[in-house]
Amino acid sequence: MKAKAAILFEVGQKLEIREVEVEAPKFGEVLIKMAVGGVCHSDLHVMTGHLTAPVPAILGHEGSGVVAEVGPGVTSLKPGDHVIPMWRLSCGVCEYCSGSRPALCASGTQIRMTGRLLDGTTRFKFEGREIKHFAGVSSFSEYSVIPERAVLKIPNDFPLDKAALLGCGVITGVGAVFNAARVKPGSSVAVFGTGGVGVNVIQGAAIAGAEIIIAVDILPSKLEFAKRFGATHTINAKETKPVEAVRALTGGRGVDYSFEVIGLPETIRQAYDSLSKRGMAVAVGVAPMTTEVSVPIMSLVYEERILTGSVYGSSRPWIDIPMLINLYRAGKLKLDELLTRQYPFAQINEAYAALERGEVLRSVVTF
Ligand code: PAD
Ligand code: ZN
Repeated sequence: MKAKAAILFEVGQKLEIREVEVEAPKFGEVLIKMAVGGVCHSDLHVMTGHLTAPVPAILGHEGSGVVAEVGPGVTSLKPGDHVIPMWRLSCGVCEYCSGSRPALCASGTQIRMTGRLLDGTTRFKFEGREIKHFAGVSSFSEYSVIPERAVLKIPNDFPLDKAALLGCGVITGVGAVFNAARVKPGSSVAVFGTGGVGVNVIQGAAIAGAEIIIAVDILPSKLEFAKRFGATHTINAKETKPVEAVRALTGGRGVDYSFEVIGLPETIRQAYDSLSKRGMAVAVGVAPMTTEVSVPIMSLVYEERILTGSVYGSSRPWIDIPMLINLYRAGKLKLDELLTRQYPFAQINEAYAALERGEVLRSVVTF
């Protein structure tokens, strides 16, 4: 079948909307009619080359849609089911899947690094040429073929625009708090970068019962959003030295947990430097792939500080996404406030330009 899709032909270029050929789902695969695609900074990192991915590819890793067709052997889904694609495929049986870290499963890495599905081929073609999948999702296409194990069924009465946000921004941010850091009630937290993912770290920390939640950003508009998501204090890192400001707000002690949600070595270091003894810094932002960060060994050893990372919210999506849906329905998880703008699919480059300018918190494109 034919479908309109946003293709990145080469790094440094804009996305081009073209009509692609989408093959029918093969064994264990599902054809999804996309309803909504989420505009996350990780796709922008691919466009600029900070994050490498095989091209030409159809980008988009956050989204929601409806099952249009199932391939042979598919048992858990049927046409008409509302679903969220998961951008990390997991096999379900390896040591990482069994150990509550399915995002570390090798099958997801294989799809991400090759841009092809598990049988080593793609389901997209443009003018006879192979087009790659991005993270096994490619939500910037009217139709996409995704492995069954990377498709999560959600209640059919849950709004699809809000659902899309759960698939990356929300699960990544809230998951980093619940699963990676395991933030304790009464603790102190600093969040560096309060964009679409960072505000979800903030609301996750608020739900977890953190007492002090310090938002650090360089845009006053983002700091205003941060307050709405539960930040108790804000620091504009353009006006104040952020590490000193975090220490001042915690009586010189530093915070129990810090999160870096930008993707810069300098701010990862700032997150580490803001910690108290035994504090934990979690790097969520994706820095250019070859960059490194260094930390003083003295504080690492004599203060028992921890520096770690979190991919895909260190989540178990089958448990965490239903939990997030319940939290939203209970009025505890803010999704309406997160979805600040919607664009028609044709304006996808404008949506990314607005993200780059810092104008939106989270936007989506609708098909
Ligand atoms: P975003 O553009 O919405 O937010 C980034 C925020 O950082 C903005 O509010 C900026 O103003 C702010 N910022 C930029 N520079 C600085 C600075 N020097 N000091 C303080 N604040 C600053 O992006 P996003 O929220 O969609 O994504 C954030 C990062 O998270 C990005 O690197 C993305 O690739 C990464 C990500 N990681 C995962 C994962 O699994 N680890 C998943 C999804 C996204
Ligand atoms: Zn993302």
